[in-house]
Amino acid sequence: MYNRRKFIKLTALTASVATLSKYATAKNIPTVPGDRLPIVISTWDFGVAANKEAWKTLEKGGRALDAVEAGVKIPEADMKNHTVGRAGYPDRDGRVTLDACIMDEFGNCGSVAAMENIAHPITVARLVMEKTPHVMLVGDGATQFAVEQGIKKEKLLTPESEKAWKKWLVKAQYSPKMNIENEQHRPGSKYNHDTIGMLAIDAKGNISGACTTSGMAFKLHGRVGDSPIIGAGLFVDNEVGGATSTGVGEEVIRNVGSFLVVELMRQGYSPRDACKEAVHRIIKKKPEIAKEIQVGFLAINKKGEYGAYAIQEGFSFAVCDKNKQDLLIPGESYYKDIKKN
Ligand code: SD4
Repeated sequence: MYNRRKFIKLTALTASVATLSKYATAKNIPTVPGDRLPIVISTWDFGVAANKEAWKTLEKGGRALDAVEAGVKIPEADMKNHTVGRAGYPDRDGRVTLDACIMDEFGNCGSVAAMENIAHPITVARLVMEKTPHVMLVGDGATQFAVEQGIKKEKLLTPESEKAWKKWLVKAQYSPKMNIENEQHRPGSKYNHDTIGMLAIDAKGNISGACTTSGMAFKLHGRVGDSPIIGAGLFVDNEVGGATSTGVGEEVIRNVGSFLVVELMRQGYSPRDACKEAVHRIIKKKPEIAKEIQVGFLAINKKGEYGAYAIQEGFSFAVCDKNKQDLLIPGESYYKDIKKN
C-alpha cells in the first residue's frame, strides 16, 4: 500500500514548486491599497467579534489570509454557537460534521467537508491548501489528515447539542428550510443562519476569504452544503474582489453563487448589485421555494467597497476598518424590497 505520509511529503514538495510559480504570476497583479484598506467584513452579528480578531492582524500590516483564519476561529470556538465549529448541532445520527474552506490572493484554496472530531475546520482547510496538492479532503480522510498534522481529536457533541438532537428525534422531521434550524438555534429569531463567511483586504491590497459551518442541523449524515465548496460558499479573485454566502447551501451550489457574484463584479456590478443579481437568479430558478428559504451573499471589491443582499429580511453583516471596528449593517433583501414597492 502506498505510504500516506510519504505521499503527503512528496506532494507537498510539488505543491511548493507550484506555489512558487503562483507567486510569480501574482507579482503581475496590480494592488491598489487605498483609503478604505485594510478592511474585513463578515456575515451575521457574531461577525463583529470575529472581525475584531481579524483586525489584530490587519492593523499590524499582516496578511489577509492570516486575518481571516484567526477571525473565523472565534465563532468556531464559541460554545453558544450551534451552527459553526465545536458546538455545532449534529446530523440526524447525532454526529457533528464540520465544513470549511479558505482562499488566498493567489487563487490557492483548501477545504474540508463532513469532518468529525476536529474543532477548527478552517485550520485544517488551510493545511490542505498549504501542505497538500489537493483542494478538498472529506470525512475520515480529513480527520486523519488533521491528526497527522498534529491536531487533537475531540468529542464535539456538547450536552446542549445532544439535548437538542434528542428533542428533534421525537418528531424527526427534516425539511431543508432554515426556519426549523433557526427556531432551535435562537428562539424568536426567524432567519438567523449562522455560517460565518469572512472577506478581508490587507494593507497591501491583497484579498483572502474563509467560510466555516456545521451545516444544516439534523441533516442526512454525509450531507455537505455550499460552505466548503470553492465558488459556491466562497470565492476570491485578487484582481476583482471576493464573495461569500450563507443560508440554504443547496440553492447556492446550484447557482455557483460566490463565483457568480465575483464574475458580476468583474463585469462592473457594485458588490451590492452583484449580490442582488445572484439572489434573483436563485429565486428565478426556484420561485416555489423562495418564500421558505434564506440565502444571503456578502461581497467586497478590490477598492474595499462592500455590499450584501439576501432573499429574506434579517440578514446582517459586520464591517471593521480603521474608522470603526464594530459596525453591524442590516442586509437588504428581496422580500423587503417587494414590501417597499
Ligand atoms: C449550509 N450554508 O451548510 C450552510 C448553512 C448555513 O447557517 O448557512 N447555516 O448549507
